[in-house]
Amino acid sequence: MGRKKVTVVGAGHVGATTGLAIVNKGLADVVLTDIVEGMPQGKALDMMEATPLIGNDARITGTQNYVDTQDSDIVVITAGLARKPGMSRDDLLFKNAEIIGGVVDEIVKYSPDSIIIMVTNPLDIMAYLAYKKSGFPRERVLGMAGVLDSARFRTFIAMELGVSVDNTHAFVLGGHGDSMVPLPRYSTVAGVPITELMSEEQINRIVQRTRDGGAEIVNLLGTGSAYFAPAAAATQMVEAILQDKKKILPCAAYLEGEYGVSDAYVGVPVQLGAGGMESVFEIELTDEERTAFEDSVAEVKESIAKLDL
Ligand code: TXD
Repeated sequence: MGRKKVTVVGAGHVGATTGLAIVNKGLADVVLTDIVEGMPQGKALDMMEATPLIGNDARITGTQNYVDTQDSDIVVITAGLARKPGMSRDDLLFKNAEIIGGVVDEIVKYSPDSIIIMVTNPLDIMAYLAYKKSGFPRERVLGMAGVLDSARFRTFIAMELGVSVDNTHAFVLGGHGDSMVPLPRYSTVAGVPITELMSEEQINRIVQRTRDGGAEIVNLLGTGSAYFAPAAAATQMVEAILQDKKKILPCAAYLEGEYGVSDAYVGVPVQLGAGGMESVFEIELTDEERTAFEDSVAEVKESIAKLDL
């Protein structure tokens, strides 16, 4: 039967780092593809030459040709432009929509049974575009954002309380970016809600830092945006699917009435397994949380409307 196959489209910062993480964990053979001639080949060969040191036999190759991506189990899409300082996620919308449209056509042609994990921003909109363009069932088109946002939230909780990141759990809902809705009530340290462990001021500060997490890194880097944690987040989704873990992770998913939302991609907890999204995990929201969530959904829908699909 052989190893599973994961294609990563876009071999830039997030794409290459994701490819390496997948190989490091021995999850699958990886194909990196990019429009830049030679670049994915070069990065893949460099990573391949690390495999004797890493100690596993997963193969990683680079290509410009989608024929080489044929029959992938998962396709992670990171192709596109990254945000620059001062640039909003919406600025990226039209340029990246054009890129993603072309990429999705190739995926449908060569890997019609694959599961797509969208990473390119603006995330919820690009996931929606991929869903519509591919014609795949919603179970097989997901967006990565919540796993990253909740990892950031967890990092800040652990830093604030001086506890192991292992003991932290964080819950975020809604669109990726400024409208993200962290849920402190469901965010815990060793099972205890952080609302019992921190002052309101502390929680608000951490929530705000989480919301601004992407921008904080963009501003520090000067060029480009975060990629280590984003790649780790995409890899966790890949792992949950390939290992059929049935893991509940916050992902951008196409909703059909769940959480009172239809016809939009928005971040909610879903169960990931071999079939992709195996179910949407619904939880009760307080009025305040629901309002924040609905505001976030409205923002996503506004951007979706701009694409005129
Ligand atoms: O939480 C999240 N979802 C995100 C999203 C977290 C981090 C980064 N996020 C977004 O991912 C970011 O805003 C960008 O839209 C993507 C990729 O970010 P990255 O930092 O990896 O950008 P790079 O380094 O510029 O890499 C993009 C690559 C680059 O090598 C281009 O040559 C390539 O994409 N590219 C293409 N590859 C294949 N096919 C086409 N058409 C193409 N166009 C550009």
